[in-house]
Amino acid sequence: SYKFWATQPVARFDEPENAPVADGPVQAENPVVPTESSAMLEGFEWVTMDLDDEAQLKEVYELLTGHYVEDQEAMFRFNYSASFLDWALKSPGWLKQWHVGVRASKSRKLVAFISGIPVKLRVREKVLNVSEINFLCIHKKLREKRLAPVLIKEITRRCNLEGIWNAIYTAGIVLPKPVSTCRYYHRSLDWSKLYKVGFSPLPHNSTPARQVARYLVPKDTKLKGLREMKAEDIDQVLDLLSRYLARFEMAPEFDKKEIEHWFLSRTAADKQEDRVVWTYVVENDQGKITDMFSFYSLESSVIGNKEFKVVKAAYLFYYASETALQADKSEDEIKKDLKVRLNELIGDALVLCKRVGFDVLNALTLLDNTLFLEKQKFGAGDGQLHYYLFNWRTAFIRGGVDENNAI
Ligand code: YNC
Ligand code: MG
Repeated sequence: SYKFWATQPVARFDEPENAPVADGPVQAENPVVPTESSAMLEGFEWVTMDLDDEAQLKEVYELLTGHYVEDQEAMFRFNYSASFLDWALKSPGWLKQWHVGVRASKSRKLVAFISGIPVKLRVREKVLNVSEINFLCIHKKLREKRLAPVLIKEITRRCNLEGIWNAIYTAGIVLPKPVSTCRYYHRSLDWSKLYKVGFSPLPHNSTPARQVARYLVPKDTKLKGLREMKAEDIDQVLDLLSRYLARFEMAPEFDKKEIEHWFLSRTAADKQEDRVVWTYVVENDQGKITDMFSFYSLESSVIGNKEFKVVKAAYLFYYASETALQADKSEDEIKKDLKVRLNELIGDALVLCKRVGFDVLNALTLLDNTLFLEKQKFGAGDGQLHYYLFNWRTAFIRGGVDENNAI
């Protein structure tokens, strides 16, 4: 039915799947942008959150901790840390007015949130200035009151006021209409814990001891020249990652400031438990960076478990390798070499994740991930992640286990 989404400038399910699609906006003319927010539910009001204020950052953190995304069986709920939110919502060019809250007028309690950050996104040949919409969350007591469309229209209005008419967002649920779809994969690092919290099953033909042995990782990394990224590497990482991402049909176009923001950890040495992102590079004897990979920390709360409060998950973030970028080689040769190289890189990433204390490394079926997922013992999860574009039509970006796709 999609009563709300049918009114929005998004692709529809009844559009022919295989007809050639000209890339461009769904809504040709930009309407007049209202200068005022629309009416809020009686007893509630719009607020702009100031995330430079630690107390307000903590309020967003607490709303999400109690009410954000859960799995289908309600066993786990994302527990984005305050330091993660500070990182994810204050990227270069961030605007305070794109951090939208709803408060109860009397108690001042924060009951809903939606956010955007500015992103330069390439979709095939076109480069768009979009907002990346994330952290849409409504308090459980205010669900199913059609408040989500009101929040979405308000963030749209605030984007339009800045001259932004397109957005990218992801969701686990199906909406009109995915531009691409990925599956989640999980690589156990502490199988026993994952089993005890109900995340990992015991295959009927296996034993706990065999499962533990299967997921052991070496104590040390193998790659020569592997080290943590530092500030001096920004230019080289920007160059390498930009060339690598140019191979895909949809990807962000980063600048120097964004490379610094997304990849260099700002966490002080004595606050490592709040650390969000880790980035490693491989430097050769000539001082050239040939490869890089990164992962970030995002815990999930275990709902109603006495022994364990959280699962400590690392998520594979961006990576790049010169192996993918050899102009003198055919696509097939590149694939073959890249498969070897990515297995070396991700093999070492597992060692580093284990060392930090993560219970699991998660990855999606995007970039060149399908070249290493199986070999590195990632297992397919039951979650999918759908990618959406607001007010932009383009043919579906295919992905999956033997094709490349987006982001
Ligand atoms: C969702 N996740 O279909 P129809 S992802 C978009 N994204 O509309 P109500 C969603 N739309 O079907 P509730 C959505 N979930 O009638 C539901 N909807 O057309 C649609 N969960 O609204 C739904 N966070 O208020 C329906 O539903 C309408 O009270 C129903 O609220 C929904 O951040 C929600 O999963 C998700 O907090 C807020 O369940 C609530 O159930 C909740 O009656 C837990 O809403 C947390 C959760 C979502 C995570 C995310 C990306 C959001 C993208 C939003 C779309 C952005 C468009 C671009 C705008 C900028 C444009 C520019 C320029
Ligand atoms: Mg509602």
